[in-house]
Amino acid sequence: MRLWVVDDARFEAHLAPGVHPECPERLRAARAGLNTALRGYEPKPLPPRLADQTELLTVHDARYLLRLDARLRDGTGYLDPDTFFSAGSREAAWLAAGSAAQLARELTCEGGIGFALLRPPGHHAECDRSMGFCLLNNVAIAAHAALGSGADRVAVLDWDVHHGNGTAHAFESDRRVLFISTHQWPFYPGTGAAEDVGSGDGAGYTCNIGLPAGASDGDYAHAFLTLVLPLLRSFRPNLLLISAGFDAHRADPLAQIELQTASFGALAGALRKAADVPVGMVLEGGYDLGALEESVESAARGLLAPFTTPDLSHEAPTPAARAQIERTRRALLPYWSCLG
Ligand code: SP5
Ligand code: ZN
Repeated sequence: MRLWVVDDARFEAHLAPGVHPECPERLRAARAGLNTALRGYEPKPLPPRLADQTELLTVHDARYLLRLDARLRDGTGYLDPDTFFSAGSREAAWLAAGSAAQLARELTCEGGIGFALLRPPGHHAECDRSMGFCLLNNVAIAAHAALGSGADRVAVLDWDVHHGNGTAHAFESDRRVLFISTHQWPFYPGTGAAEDVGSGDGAGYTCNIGLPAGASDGDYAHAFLTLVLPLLRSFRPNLLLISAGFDAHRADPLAQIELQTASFGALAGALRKAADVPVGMVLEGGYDLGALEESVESAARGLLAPFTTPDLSHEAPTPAARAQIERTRRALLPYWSCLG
């Protein structure tokens, strides 16, 4: 099986003016975790490249790209209250989007599994603005690249603890892309309610699973078993992209979800078994360096060896999480007989 890895030292040159959780050490931690999981395998390194304008325009509008490009020449500062930039940010952001797109193209054309280690992250970036540490929406650009390379259907599973508002909006009315998100809710960025199921032609192709603070392994297992895995089996994507933040880990300083390290492996393994298609993991958040390293290792092992990976948790879901998951199921039931 082909095993792709895209990574670059230039992702470390995107720097905040001061202390910031979205720091270059994150990438080094993720890399260490991936390298541990990859021992004994022979990954194919995929050369990182800048996204081209055509790829960027599948998600972002031309005026935003011009404005961003101009602003990134200013040295160092903030694009919005959360999202910093530095001298290396233009290259890092364009490389992140291009690398995610290239990974999606390889997976679509050649198959296998792949990992994109990159920053800045992408899933909060909207068509016309930066947001939440994100400049360009890497995973949305990658999903479009897959569609442009022959995929008819792409699934994006976003397990970052924050709702991927940018990705959700990019595909809100597009039934070629099934967007599924698990996230703490209510929480930043505020979007991602269960009743948001997409609109127009895309109605039913957005699945928002908002979980209460304190939600844990058994709650995610229940969400996967009752919603995520049946939807993926019914949708039958040509490619699955995981918008892989690791900030739902219990040690993460930015959120209050309580996943243990091993759950990332169990979730990844379950996805791989359910989808049985090429899978690419694209890094999003994750702000405790130790947890990030361990969780990337766990998730990578889950993708690499799904049949020897620990199962989803057998813990019972809590009543509050179960109620939220049921809200999502009810919202999507009109569109999916598999949820009946
Ligand atoms: C990729 C990712 O995990 N991004 C997480 C962004 C979380 N940002 C939290 C921001 C909290 C509220 N900020 C208000 C800005 C000050 N007005
Ligand atoms: Zn996040």
